[in-house]
Amino acid sequence: MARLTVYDEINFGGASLDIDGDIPNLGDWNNRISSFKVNDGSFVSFYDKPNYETGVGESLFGTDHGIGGYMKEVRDLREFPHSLFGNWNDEIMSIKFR
Ligand SMILES: [Ca+2]
Repeated sequence: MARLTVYDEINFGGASLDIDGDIPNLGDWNNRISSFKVNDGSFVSFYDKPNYETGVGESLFGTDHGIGGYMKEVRDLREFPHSLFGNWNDEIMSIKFR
């Protein structure tokens, strides 16, 4: 089983992509991820720009940003704001394991 599985739609729906390591540029999957599951307990950081960068004024999102700590999955990235007016749905462009 892959370390991380990401999904095009919320609720782990639509196309999925299995990920086993850092990805500096998601390519065809840029700005598509709407939900994810971490399968091995890894801490994972998600970035809204390629090469593990974030836009000005925007915060990093990760598996340790849940209320009360670690999240092994997120069913709907719309629930996580990443700037004044946006959220993390369809915003991820690079992924790093820690
Ligand atoms: Ca999507």
